[in-house]
Amino acid sequence: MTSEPVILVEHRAGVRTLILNRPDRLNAANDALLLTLTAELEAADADPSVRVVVLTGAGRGFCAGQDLGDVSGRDMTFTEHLHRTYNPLIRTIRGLGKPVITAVNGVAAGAGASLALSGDLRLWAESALLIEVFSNIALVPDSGSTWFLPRLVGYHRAFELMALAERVNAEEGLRLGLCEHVYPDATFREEVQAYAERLAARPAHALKLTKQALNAALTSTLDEALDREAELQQLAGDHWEHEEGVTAFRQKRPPQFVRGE
Ligand code: T3D
Repeated sequence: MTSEPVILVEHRAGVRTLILNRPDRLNAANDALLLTLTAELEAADADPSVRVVVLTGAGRGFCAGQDLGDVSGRDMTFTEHLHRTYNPLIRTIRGLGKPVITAVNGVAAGAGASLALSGDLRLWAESALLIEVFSNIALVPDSGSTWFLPRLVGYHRAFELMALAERVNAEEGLRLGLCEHVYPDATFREEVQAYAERLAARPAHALKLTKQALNAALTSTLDEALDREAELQQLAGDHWEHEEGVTAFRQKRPPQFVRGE
């Protein structure tokens, strides 16, 4: 008997799309899904033909968080489970040397909400919903929600969203800065692909360094950020992308940052 893969992989025009594929459970995460997703992200990082990664969900949900059917009788503590599954996944996304877009096609709840917030860019469909649902089952927000959310909305709004498990729809998500853009459900996949291809045409090496600098700056002083910028700027300036950008500017043509790599 063949079972459906928990992660579907598509690749077009430098964009690797990883699709959580347990639609009858709103893509609630079991261990197979979490470990496969992390492995696919690592593979995308190592593959030079991948310039941008998109994470999205099959069916009407993005990810309903931990599969609650898998918790009882589990031979692992919560701490061990988080260290083995969710934490490596979130660390891999934040540390990936390529932009990750979380394309939130529907409900993102619990660790699914954390996953939705973990992208470098967050695109939502009109029917997207974000719910810090943890308190409904008397758990603490995990998988990075306590780090991402207060940085986006401040401590008090974050606490309210977590304590009351309020539903944030796309209009409110955009207003709160939980996503960059909202697209109609009917054209969501096409809009996400077009956006990702626009990003894929940008200078990949410079964006990798930019992501590195921004992530480090979130937890460092201005002095440290200035020193880091000076170091990373040298790496950027020594790269062919920089020469191409300057040459294209002088020649009054668009820069060509995609080469056979
Ligand atoms: O290490 C650790 O384990 C700790 C880590 C914790 C991380 C977490 O993520 S804790 C939070 C876990 N998630 C939840 O508590 C969410 C539970 N789900 C819901 O609250 C609702 O399903 C939603 C608000 C997400 C969506 O509601 P709705 O009305 O649109 O859909 P539904 O009818 O509730 O769900 C559709 C189906 O998906 C349904 O199955 P059925 O009845 O058609 O056979 C439902 O049981 C299933 N489903 C939804 N979420 C989960 C799930 N099945 C297993 N686990 C889920 N999380």
